[in-house]
Amino acid sequence: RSSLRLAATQVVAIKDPSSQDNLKRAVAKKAVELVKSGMVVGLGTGSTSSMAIEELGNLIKANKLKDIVGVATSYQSKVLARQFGVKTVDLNDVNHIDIAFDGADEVDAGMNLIKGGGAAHTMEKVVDSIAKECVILIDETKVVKSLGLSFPLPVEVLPFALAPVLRALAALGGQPEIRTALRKDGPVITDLGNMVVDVRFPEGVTDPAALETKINMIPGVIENGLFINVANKVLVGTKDGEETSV
Ligand code: ABF
Repeated sequence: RSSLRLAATQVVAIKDPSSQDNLKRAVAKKAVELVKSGMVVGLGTGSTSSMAIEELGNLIKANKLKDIVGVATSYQSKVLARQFGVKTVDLNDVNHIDIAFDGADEVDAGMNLIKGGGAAHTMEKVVDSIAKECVILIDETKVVKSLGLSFPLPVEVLPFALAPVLRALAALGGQPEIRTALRKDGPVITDLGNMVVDVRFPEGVTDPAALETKINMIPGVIENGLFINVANKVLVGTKDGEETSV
């Protein structure tokens, strides 16, 4: 692991010498301590965000938090919010988001992210970008020296434009692959009715900001999973509780 470190102010290392799931749970519990009564909370997608929604619901049930409304980033997070007793409203019914919790697939030292493993990155990027504070919840396995070396970049694509988008992504040096559903009878379809293409960059993503723009300029691309200058804080569950070095 290289000596590159996430800057101290960005990382809250959480000591929990146990399983990855417990690291996620420890991070989720830490995260909801940041919520104050009356806040509008962005609810991310993925297993770590799901735990944060559950912990938020626990605080509401215990009357430790009042007047909380959530803005979901996927049908999955909306269903989980209802299950755990967190009231949700439509993004168009609020004029701000105080804090958003979300997961990530990769985080680099500049707090740039690759997201989209959960096929929800389009609505996630909207909510996370609007939030006054976007808090990313990960375990230490997600911290990387540079983005894209091990996790392919998800891109949400209009089915109508799939073929030309695949060609354009290849022209950018990517190796695109259509994401198929686990049940193998067809492509993954997002909550918004589009397809997801996972793009490998064998050399990694050298200039994430430039690549994010280039990909989103391709006609037919809805959104890609590079989140640049979106995260404000990263909570990292680490086995030894030390700050994470990548
Ligand atoms: C979601 O959280 C996705 O963008 C990302 O892929 C996923 C990470 O999920 P987990 O917390 O389950 O590792 O927001």
